Amino acid sequence: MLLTTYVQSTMVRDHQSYDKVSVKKGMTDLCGSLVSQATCGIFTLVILNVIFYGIYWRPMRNKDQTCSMNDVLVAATKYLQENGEISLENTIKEACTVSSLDTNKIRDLKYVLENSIYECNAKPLNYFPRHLDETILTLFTSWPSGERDKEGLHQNTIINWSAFQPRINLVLFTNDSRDEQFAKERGWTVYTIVHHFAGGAPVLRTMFETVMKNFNSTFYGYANGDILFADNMIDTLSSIYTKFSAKEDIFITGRRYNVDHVSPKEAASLPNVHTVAKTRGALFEIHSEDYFIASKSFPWDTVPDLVVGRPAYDNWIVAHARCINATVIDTTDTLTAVHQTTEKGNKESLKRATPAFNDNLILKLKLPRNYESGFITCPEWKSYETLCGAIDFYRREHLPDYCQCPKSKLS
Ligand SMILES: *[C@@H]1O[C@H](CO)[C@@H](O)[C@H](O)[C@H]1NC(C)=O
Ligand SMILES: *[C@@H]1O[C@H](CO)[C@@H](O)[C@H](O)[C@H]1NC(C)=O
Ligand SMILES: *[C@@H]1O[C@H](CO)[C@@H](O)[C@H](O)[C@H]1NC(C)=O
Ligand SMILES: CC(=O)N[C@H]1CO[C@H](CO)[C@@H](O)[C@@H]1O
Repeated sequence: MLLTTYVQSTMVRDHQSYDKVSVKKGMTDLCGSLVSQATCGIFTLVILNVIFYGIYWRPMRNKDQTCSMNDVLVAATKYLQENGEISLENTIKEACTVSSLDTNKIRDLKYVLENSIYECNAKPLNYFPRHLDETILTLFTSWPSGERDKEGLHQNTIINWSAFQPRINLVLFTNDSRDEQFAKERGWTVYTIVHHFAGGAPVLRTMFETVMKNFNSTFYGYANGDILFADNMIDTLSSIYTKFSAKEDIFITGRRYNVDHVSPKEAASLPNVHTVAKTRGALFEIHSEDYFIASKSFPWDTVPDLVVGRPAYDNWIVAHARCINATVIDTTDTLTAVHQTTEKGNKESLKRATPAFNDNLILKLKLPRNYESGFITCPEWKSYETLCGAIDFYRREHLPDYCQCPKSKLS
């Protein structure tokens, strides 16, 4: 979370326009991959059809032929809902007042649609290596001791992350004996916070080093203690493992959904967590990241003593990963992270002791303070869900200017 708030409003505006660029770019990339050719074909054809019927025919409205964009969308939706029972030609004729249709265009649309359905059936979702020998992730967290008002929330987290066992190892860093006992009873490993600054806040790098020494897994990750995950976390990580060589330095991060007062029922199952994010949640600011997952080879020795729970470490670490040429992936769209928002709101890290600790440390060490290049709009890779429901990745070709890495960087 960045200290300066004025950046926020301007960046959000930038982000919106850039996201359109990346979506377009994503479609181009989509066409490149074999799996998605049919998907891409459908998109292109639907869009072409929409443009054709919607715009080309609009001038003829006064004559006997009318078909608005909405009519075409209604017709296409109905056709898909009816699963082909009514012919596409008739569906369109029903929704629009048209006397003749280009049968070649209708044939093309049917063709790509059938191809796409065939593709989805031929490549079922279980291409994910759910049977990986190794545990896919060691996930750890920490929260300040003595925040008794948040005890229920943290217990929610402990219980709900436990549902990922044994695919994921769970670790809590705490000096609080009540939290320790609660977590241990649910299969977690607990370590004391030995390396800390700013009134007890643990150093991120040291926690990574501790879990990497004690566990074998494909990935290692930290997430804030008020974040709940859905089961698409495993799918996303498995897909990343399949797509990117395990030897690459991989760094995964994303935005969270803020959900006010998550009820026990909403937290009760992993699919519920996904549903609550999509129905009641709002995506948080682009300069706030809540989880950081890295491959084994990530060079943590290049990271200073930044602490969690205080502003600036999140953006700095993402910027750093990008600028040392790690493969950085924004998984916001396929790895659902729900923030359980309480009365304290969404900016707690500003209210704790020594909020400027990280920024001061970076200043003191004369490291680049390029926080903007760690915004969630900057990672070169972004995950998305294909029409078949699989998870794939595209490369963002056009990044906002603020994403640029400084010329001289620590090495
Ligand atoms: C936690 O306990 C250890 C001793 O077991 C101590 O060295 C460390 O400073 C404590 N951490 C915090 C955050 O108080
Ligand atoms: C991790 O795996 C390696 C090789 O398989 C093994 O030598 C090492 O002891 C394991 N470490 C832990 C903490 O289990
Ligand atoms: C990262 O890659 C860019 C472009 O290939 C290169 O110019 C830069 O020196 C690399 N940076 C590091 C730290 O390796
Ligand atoms: C899957 C899982 O363990 N869900 C739990 C999430 O937290 C609530 C509230 O503590 C529990 O009731 C669920 O069982």
